[in-house]
Amino acid sequence: MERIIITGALGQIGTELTLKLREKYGEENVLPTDIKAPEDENLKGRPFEILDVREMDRMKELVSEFKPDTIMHMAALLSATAEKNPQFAWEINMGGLMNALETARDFNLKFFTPSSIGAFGPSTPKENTPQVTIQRPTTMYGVNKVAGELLCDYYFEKFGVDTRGVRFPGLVSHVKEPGGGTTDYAVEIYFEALRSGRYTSFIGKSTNMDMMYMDDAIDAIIKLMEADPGQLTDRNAFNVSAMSINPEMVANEIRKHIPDFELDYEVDPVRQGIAESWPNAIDSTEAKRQWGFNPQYDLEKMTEVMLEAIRNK
Ligand code: AKB
Repeated sequence: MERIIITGALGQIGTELTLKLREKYGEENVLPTDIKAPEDENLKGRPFEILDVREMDRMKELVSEFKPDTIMHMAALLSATAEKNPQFAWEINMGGLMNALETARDFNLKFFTPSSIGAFGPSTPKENTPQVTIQRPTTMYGVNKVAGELLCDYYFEKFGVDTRGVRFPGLVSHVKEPGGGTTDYAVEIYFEALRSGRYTSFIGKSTNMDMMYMDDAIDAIIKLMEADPGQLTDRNAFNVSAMSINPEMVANEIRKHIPDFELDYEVDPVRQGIAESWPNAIDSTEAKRQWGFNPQYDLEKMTEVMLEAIRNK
């Protein structure tokens, strides 16, 4: 990877990915794009292009001008938002992905796009979910992710596009709050712990989901993209996770720093239903074996850095 174009660069992952890639490959070698202009001071006044991922001609025009060797396609609606407007989610998530894959094929680009634990469903084994297993999700987001994984396999086999991906769990970050995800409670809880000393969770007390700290997620993307292609057997997406946690566990960890932190519950049936359809804990063995996935943050360390960073904002 030397020159990279990113779609959805203002999203939760895109924002930090852009900063990290600039640091690593140089500002002139990274072109972030999104449907709207950046407000973030770190992104303003630097190379940036407006791109609606539904417009393939514009995507190809930008690629033809910038001449990247890699495209990272991050633009997508998350699970809860997609469930509110499934038709629109199909248009953005699948339309955008097809355009990005076609662009990669035309310009011979390396390709990255994230899948998700949302690509699994109620009939998937819940514990130690294997890399290759039943994928019959019951959300539009999940349907998009499974179709996306299959498309990545197809473009690799049929057209030789160097497709790579991971099934991200919930990602926890203090830089940019997520929007419209089922796992968002795990970010909000830290901000509210410091803002008001209490949090009302929309996810039930003992509902476990996989999570990962954002630094580990960005490291995983870079490591996977830099891996020798011959090492990679799976071209759809790799299971990656650093911890399986529930709201009660996060609250207990926060109380080590803020002893009177209070947690109560107002469970949202839609997001709770989505969470219950997902695995409790996926198995990341293949990612570790094939390209050295090696997360550094567990719940304890993540809680320390989250609280410290939000306090210093
Ligand atoms: C969501 O909750 O929709 C995302 C995801 C796990 O893909 N964070």
